Amino acid sequence: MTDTIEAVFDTVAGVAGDVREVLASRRSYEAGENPSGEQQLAADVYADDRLEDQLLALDGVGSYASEERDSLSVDSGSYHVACDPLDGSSNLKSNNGMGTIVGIYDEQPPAPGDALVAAGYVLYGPITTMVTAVGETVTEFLVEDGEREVLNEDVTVPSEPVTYGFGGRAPDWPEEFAAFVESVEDDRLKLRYGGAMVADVNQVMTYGGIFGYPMLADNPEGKLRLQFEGHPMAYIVEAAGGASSDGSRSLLEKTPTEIHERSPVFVGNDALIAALESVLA
Ligand code: AFP
Repeated sequence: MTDTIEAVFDTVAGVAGDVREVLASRRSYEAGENPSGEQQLAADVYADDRLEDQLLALDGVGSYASEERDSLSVDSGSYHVACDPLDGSSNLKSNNGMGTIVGIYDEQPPAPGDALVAAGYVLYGPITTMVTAVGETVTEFLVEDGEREVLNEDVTVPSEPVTYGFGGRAPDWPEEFAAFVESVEDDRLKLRYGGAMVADVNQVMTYGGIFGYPMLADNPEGKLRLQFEGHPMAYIVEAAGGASSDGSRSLLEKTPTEIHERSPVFVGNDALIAALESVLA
């Protein structure tokens, strides 16, 4: 298992090196839409194609699922990879942070959160970094020329929370959730929201706090996809000593019925997640 997990992370780091280089030249939109009805960028398609080709070529990888394609690509192998190839791609136009998210499951998607054996994300910021979680070990790497070099071992969510960031339009938030946000502000947390989940969750991993994309008036499941975004990021934050929730229970306790299913997503310090659940319950 360890060999396959490390091979998947090495492959994602290798592709990340190429993605970083082509971002500047692929800012235009493709004609198509992804299965969630969002317009695709040329860079989304490039990252997705490269990840599919290279991950499925690995011996232990039995399927590849991605936010950018309708159905799974299947091969033989015991591990199954679900990716958001370019998270926050609308930030490409405004030259802000973006990422790649990867979840490694021992069941073929749609798979429950407890089938995750590892997860990771790449952050395309001023430098390219990668955070991986395997069991309870969370490690941060610098990615240069497609190679990973350890920056921090045993990463944990800082115990004193500093930042918060929530997606969606505030007028569309449920009343109880809006009241929770006010209480977070009263606790003197600082707003940090950039529109790319990877970058926003990395604020929480770095400074402590809470990130979420809540249920909305016209969309009770919110925006984020459970299999490609919610599960992997919940696995990483929980492994780093934090917590995750859909508003009432850990995201890792949830099983999607189809791979593109959405869910409200909250991750952060466990006390903040517990406080959130107590007002939403
Ligand atoms: P894009 O990949 O379409 O830019 O969406 C990014 C994302 O899925 C996630 O990374 C963000 O947290 C969230 O959507 C931002 O959504 P809003 O633009 O509604 O704030």
